[in-house]
Amino acid sequence: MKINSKDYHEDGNKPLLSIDGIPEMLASEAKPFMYLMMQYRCAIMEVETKLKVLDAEFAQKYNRNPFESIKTRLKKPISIYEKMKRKGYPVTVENIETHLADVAGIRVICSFPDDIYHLADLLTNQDDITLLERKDYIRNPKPNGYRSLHLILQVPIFLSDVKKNMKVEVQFRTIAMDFWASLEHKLKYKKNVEDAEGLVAQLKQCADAIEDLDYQMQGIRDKIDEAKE
Ligand code: 0O2
Repeated sequence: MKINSKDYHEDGNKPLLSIDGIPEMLASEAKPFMYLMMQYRCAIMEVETKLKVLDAEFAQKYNRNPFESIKTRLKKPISIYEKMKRKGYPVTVENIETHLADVAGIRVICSFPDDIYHLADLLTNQDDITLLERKDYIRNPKPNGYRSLHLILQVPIFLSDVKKNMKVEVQFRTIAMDFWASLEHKLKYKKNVEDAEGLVAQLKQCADAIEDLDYQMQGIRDKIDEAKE
């Protein structure tokens, strides 16, 4: 079984600000904050393991892999701080847990759109997982062309003295959608790009072409699979 599991950070260029640098999270909150981050890391491990189990089963049963790779990330303190401020909440450990759903993030990259929905169903049907929110940007893309399926899941982690439910954001994309999102993200965070508006329009065209390509490739795969039977 070959699983390419690595970290992703959309906020990769931001400095890894220590929590000492965040006024509202000074000394008294530092320890609980680190403890909360540890819990999110555990939640990521739980969901990642579930996905790897499904991958192992698929490989054995159907001789194929339901996804190409998994990337995980824990949101950086500076991004947590900025998002809390943006949402207008005081930056406390309790508020972070209550109001942010994407501190723990997993990105699952699939080959075909139907693998995305199949995998999302298999995951959300597991009896220890609760689906809190589902945003389908594949069937309803964002105006800029962004496509992905986002799930906010609640998953239990088992600590030494307590079972705790944690929120994890899982983003499902095809390889082509991921390729697009990486490039679009670069444009979003680069200042002084020449003809940025033109590039936004070109990216939208690329998103439309990618949608077409994803479904064409899926159709070809279906025909190949039918022929085998
Ligand atoms: P990072 O660094 O990935 O954490 P909500 O969280 O519900 O309050 P939000 O953040 O708008 O509102 O949620 P949404 O729309 O589900 O998007 C969350 C994440 O999806 C983003 O995380 C990106 O990773 C990705 N995303 C959404 N829209 C776009 C887009 O137009 N282009 C690209 N490249 N990615 C997108 P963050 O919070 O931006 O950052």
